[in-house]
Amino acid sequence: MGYTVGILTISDTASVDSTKDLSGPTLKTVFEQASNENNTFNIVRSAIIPDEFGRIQNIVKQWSDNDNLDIVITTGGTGFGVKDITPEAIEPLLQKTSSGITHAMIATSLQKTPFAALSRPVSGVRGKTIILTVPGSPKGAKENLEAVINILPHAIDLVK
Ligand code: MTE
Ligand code: CU1
Repeated sequence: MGYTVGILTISDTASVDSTKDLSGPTLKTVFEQASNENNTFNIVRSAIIPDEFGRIQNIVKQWSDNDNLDIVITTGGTGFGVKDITPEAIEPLLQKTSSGITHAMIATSLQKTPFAALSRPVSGVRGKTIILTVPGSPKGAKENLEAVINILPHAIDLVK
């Protein structure tokens, strides 16, 4: 099966200079490396936006409601900084929350670093789209996606 993926980088810095976006390309690589003849993840949307509540919501709504992507993953803005508002913007958009996916990301991440406790990820379902939020560092983004990527095809089959 082929699955459509949108990668949304949320970062004030990267939004003015796209060469500063390292985590978006890192996530793309993780999806490509996880693809095989049975499951192929196709990156069909990507964007870089600043940490702005309304812009985050608009893109995620567009990619799920209009474009019907299978997966929308955001990177950045999950921490404790004043500007970190990704979970607050995404959570109201989720029609079902997925505490299991969120738990899996945190549990796996805590085995790598205690600083994983400083990420506040949310995840869930909107329409037929699975939505995930991962940290902004390339390392954090990669480790969180890798924690759940193998269960995503089955999750997508269930919401279809
Ligand atoms: N999770 C994993 N797996 N690996 C990491 O290196 N970094 C943490 C955390 N989660 C990290 C991680 C750190 S240091 C922070 S501050 C938070 O993610 C929040 O990151 P964000 O504000 O860039 O989203
Ligand atoms: Cu940190």
